[in-house]
Amino acid sequence: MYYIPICLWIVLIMTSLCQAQDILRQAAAVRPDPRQYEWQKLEFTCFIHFGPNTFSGREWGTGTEDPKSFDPTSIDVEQWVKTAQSAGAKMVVLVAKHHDGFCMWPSRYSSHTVRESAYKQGKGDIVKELVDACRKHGLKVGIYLSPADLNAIHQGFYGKTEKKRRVIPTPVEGWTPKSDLKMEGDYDDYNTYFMNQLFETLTEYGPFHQVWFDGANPKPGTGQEYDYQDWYKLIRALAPAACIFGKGPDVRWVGNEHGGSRDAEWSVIPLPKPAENHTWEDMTAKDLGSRDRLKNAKYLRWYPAETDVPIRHGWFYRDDHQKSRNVNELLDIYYRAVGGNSLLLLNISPDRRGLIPDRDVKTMAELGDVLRETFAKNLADGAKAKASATRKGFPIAHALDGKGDTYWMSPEDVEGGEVTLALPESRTFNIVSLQEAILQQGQRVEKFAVDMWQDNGWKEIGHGQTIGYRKFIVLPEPVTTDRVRIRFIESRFSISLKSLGLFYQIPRGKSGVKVDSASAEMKKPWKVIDASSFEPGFEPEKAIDGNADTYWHTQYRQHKPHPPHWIAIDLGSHQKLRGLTYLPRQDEPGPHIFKYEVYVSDNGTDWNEPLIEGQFDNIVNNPVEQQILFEKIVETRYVKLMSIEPPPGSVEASVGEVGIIKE
Ligand code: FUL
Repeated sequence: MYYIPICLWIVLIMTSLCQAQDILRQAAAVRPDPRQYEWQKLEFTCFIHFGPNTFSGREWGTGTEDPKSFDPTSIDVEQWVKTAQSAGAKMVVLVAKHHDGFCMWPSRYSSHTVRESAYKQGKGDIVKELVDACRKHGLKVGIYLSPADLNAIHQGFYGKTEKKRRVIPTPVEGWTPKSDLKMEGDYDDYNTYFMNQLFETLTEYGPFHQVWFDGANPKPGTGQEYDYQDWYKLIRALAPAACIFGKGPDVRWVGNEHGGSRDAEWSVIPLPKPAENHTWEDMTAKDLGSRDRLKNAKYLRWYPAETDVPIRHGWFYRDDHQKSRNVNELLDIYYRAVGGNSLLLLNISPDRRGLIPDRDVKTMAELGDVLRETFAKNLADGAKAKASATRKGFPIAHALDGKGDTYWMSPEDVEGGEVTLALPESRTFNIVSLQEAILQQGQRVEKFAVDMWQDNGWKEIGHGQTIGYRKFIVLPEPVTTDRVRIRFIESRFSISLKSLGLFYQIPRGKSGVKVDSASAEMKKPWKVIDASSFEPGFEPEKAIDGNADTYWHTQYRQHKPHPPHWIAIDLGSHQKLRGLTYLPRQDEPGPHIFKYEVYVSDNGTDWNEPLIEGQFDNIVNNPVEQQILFEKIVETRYVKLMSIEPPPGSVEASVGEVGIIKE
């Protein structure tokens, strides 16, 4: 047996510790570039999903829709912009081409556009109208172009096609581009098409401040590759201020579509390759940037999170029965996203008139009112601040001066520290806001706690992990005190603090409607009469207990590998039904129902043919309550929901709640 002498062990351990320290030091030095910082400062932006799906009621189109179906009757694009602005959004990102390939501008490179639609007899141009309205109202604009394109598949130029030497833009008779830029390369048909459209939109309608590349693809497996590096070059040349989202180098997807940021949301991320050659994938892991993740890092990148979430239960307007999030839910999302070191991109959906539905207009305005009222006054103003130790030139007063470019710093190489505020009098607050000086000093805080002075002692009222651009600690109840302390417990070397705020949001009752007691009441007489299988602890009754936190799960795969899975329910009496609802389990991503069938019966034995079948298009990314609307009102007592096919990668099924939509 070969023994390593103890001194060699010590050398090895010391070397790896030094390496870990070195990486940490490098991580603390990574900072946003000015483009990323300008984007982050927007804090709150709005998304707009509008298109053929609005008229078909689908979340993902097919690409074969008749363009004439796009026919808004009383569109008012300014109303969208005003709605976004009323909530406090600083930029609007328009879906100019969703997965169905329909172009919201009369693209010179496509025949599947607004020009072929019924809108303004083909004379409309939603991208132009929106861009003009945003500029008029002082909002920045971003553009979403889906890389996945079902219409291009349908037309036969998406998939593996031959690469040829080409120059972008492809000349179009009668059109003089506004830019002289020419990009030459070996491109296949779809990349040529896509880059032509990038060129066209960026030059005709820019400047844009974001270009959004969705990772979702309703039809994977075609072999189509995207020449991302060339797309980025084109964007950098034509839209230098634009941050590239998602499948791109500037901003990452937070990893879910329900508004949740991580407890530790790091903007400094390890990469296996230099950023210039990296293929950007969606990053959904829980831990992206902890010390543990960094220890073997080869390259580091500032790669901050953006949280996209729709106000409705779905990205597109479907109908008036579609649920919308209320102000409390949106506030909760706002605090978690903006106050979780990410940017919030909240989607609003124009309806078939071409207007944001009244209900959502009202919610957005109310959201804006609450936020304006809450953040109008920093209750830390006038406080005397003290820090445990300070670096020369960076006094603690800088954290309270309300200026964007000054900040406090602890002495060089001193980890952690404390900041204490003595308020002029006892004040009541329920939100603590902290910001690091990321532009100058990067992201360093790893663990902190907030205390208040009460009954002659310090009492912890909140704690957190990362801060970064901004952290909100939202207290469950307002507190009243005249002294507050922030303890920085762990950090990557010394810390910076750009701002410290105390705010009071007038309490509005419990946020988020998770347990719907009204529906639990309604479901009391219901019984499950049959279910394909279940895993002990996840009985089918949990799908009708009115509690969104419990769920039915079919037997784990080793016992019962294949769908279909079903649950049959006795509603206790005959009911006139317009449809069913399906709430996916809320704690984990699946296994959800993707393709479904619904059956009804008068005796619970004879089910006949399915009443309706369909699929929950975007269920994996956005597992909110789904609605299945029947073609006509059906009077029945027994209903059966069947999972015919799960989303790729799963074989089981789970159901948070099944509900009914009455006549
Ligand atoms: C997704 C898409 O599939 C949705 O339809 C939506 O556009 C959302 C923003 O990204 O994953």
